[in-house]
Amino acid sequence: MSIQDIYQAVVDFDDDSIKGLIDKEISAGTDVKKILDDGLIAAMDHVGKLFAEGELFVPEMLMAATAMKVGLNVLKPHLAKTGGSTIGTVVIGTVKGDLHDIGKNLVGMMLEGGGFEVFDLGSDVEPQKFVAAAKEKKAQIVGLSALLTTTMPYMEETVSALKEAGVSTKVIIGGAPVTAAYAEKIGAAGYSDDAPSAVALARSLVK
Ligand code: B12
Repeated sequence: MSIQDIYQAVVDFDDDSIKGLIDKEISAGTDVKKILDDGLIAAMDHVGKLFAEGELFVPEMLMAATAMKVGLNVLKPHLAKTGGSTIGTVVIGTVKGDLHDIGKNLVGMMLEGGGFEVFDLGSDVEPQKFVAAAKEKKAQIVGLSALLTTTMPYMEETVSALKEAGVSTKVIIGGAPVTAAYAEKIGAAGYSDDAPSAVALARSLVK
């Protein structure tokens, strides 16, 4: 019984075993971040690599994603600390045309744990929907996620749409193909490549 079993369960699309395996690790006192990084995220990286090599196809990626999501939901109460007052409001979503939501969900969970109120618009979100939600919720921060090089341009469109609507919300962006240079290019306030640093980034922006 180890984190390796959790990794293997995702790689084997075994969503039935994930909950029990994670519960056992947590009871044994294993660091939650280690379960997340070395178990769940490492397994998704491996699945992505197999897909890129033509060893796995979309249905398998989807099954691995289902297992990952079950695991994330088990970890959620341990990632999100309860209590404390809200330090800011974040509207988050995956941009238009993009259905990848695991990383966005994880960032949302960690932001909640970090004291933010989070409104999750889901995936495949039109720029104007971000604008409307940012206005309605009076968000200090809008978080945009994109996992495809083909959907990254919608980040720029969303930044422009917010500016055109006169919404002064700060935009943070992330997702596997996204870089700090891209964030700078499109006029986003910041970029991060994982959930804990997304929380640090968001905190620095509401100070
Ligand atoms: C799971 C998966 C899928 C699942 C998604 C299920 C779901 N509900 O999310 C399904 C099967 C639907 C899918 C479909 C496709 N996928 Co896909 N997918 C993946 C895979 C294997 C894992 C992504 C993931 O969840 N990673 C785990 C999370 C935790 O990491 P993350 O998303 O990067 O998020 C972290 C950071 O990036 C950051 N972050 C993320 N968002 C945000 C937001 C903010 C604001 C901040 C600050 C930070 C931040 O923090 C997160 C936490 O650490 C990746 C491979 C990979 N290694 O990325 C391919 C991958 C992204 N997919 C790919 C492709 C090509 C596709 C398809 C086009 C395949 C096809 N032919 O149909 C479709 C596109 C569908 C669409 N329109 O979106 C390519 C993209 C290539 C490219 N450069 O564009 C990849 C890279 C695979 C590959 N190696 O080729 N996919």
